Amino acid sequence: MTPGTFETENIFILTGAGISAESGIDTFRDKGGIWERNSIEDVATPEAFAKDPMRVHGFYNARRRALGAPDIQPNAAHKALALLEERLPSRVLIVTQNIDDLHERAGSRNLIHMHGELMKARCTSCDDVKRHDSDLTIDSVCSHCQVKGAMRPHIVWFGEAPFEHERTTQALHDCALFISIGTSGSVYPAAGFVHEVRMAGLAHTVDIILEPSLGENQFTECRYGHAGKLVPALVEQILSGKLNIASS
Ligand code: BV8
Repeated sequence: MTPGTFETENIFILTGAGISAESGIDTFRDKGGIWERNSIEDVATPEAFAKDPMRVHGFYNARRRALGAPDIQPNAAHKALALLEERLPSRVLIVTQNIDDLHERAGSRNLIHMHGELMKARCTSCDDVKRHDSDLTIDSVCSHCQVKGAMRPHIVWFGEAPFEHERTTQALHDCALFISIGTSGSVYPAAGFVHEVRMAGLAHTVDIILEPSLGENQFTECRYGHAGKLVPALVEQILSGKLNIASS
């Protein structure tokens, strides 16, 4: 493989909450993060929703309202990834753990939301999924089947299967470059992706993170700092053929 060129190679990009931090969206496990102020068992499991649906709706309604605020915009990292996809069409896949819509709003299209989307709601009666940017309640009515009280956030809770697992697994085995951005490597199966790529033995793996994370020793290279600065620099290196990759 010619060092640094990816015109004919696939690039798999995994993103986590850290890529949206500079846009003003809280991460989960940093100081003051979401899981410091809320218990997963109370707001992010199917059992929590069955026990107290209005508490869970309240948790996601507050985050949906915050995401809809005018000052929450894609940052330089989101925009750099959209540029990479534009320059290397059909070569770049982003699999995000994030439920915000900042990748789409930056222009990314080849995108999998493995943990779902905050701006979508699903009917548990007819399974219809639609864009939904206002509050959900236990009285919300499905616009498809008209059933009242069956709406839930279109989000993957702990204990639920992530979306598009087969397509994601296939892409992991087909990539020559695996880039992880802004994830602590705490949640599976996403935390196991870099291991899967290494077992396939074909890819150069890069971790972009504020400080050393759980899986740092599994990567070919780790770049510590802010995604808003490091991601545009990495994209520039890839597009100019200057990314030095380990020989496979
Ligand atoms: C499943 C939606 C079975 C909700 C979320 C082993 C194997 C398989 C499963 C498990 C396993 N062990 C345990 C499990 C179960 C569980 C799990 O992993 N539990 C954990 C707690 C141990 N997993 C599941 O239940 C998953 N389902 O496994 O089903 C299956 C598997 C395969 C196939 C079929 C069936 C489902 C998990 C999904 C749960 N839903 N989100 C919501 O958002 O409310 S997970 C939640 O954590 C968020 O999605 C979040 O994105 C995700 C991961 O967190 P990160 O994104 O990494 O965020 P974090 O704050 O932790 O880290 C941010 C990092 O960025 C930090 O390092 C920070 O320093 C850095 N940073 C900050 N600022 C910047 C920055 N970096 C760069 N620049 C900056 N400016």
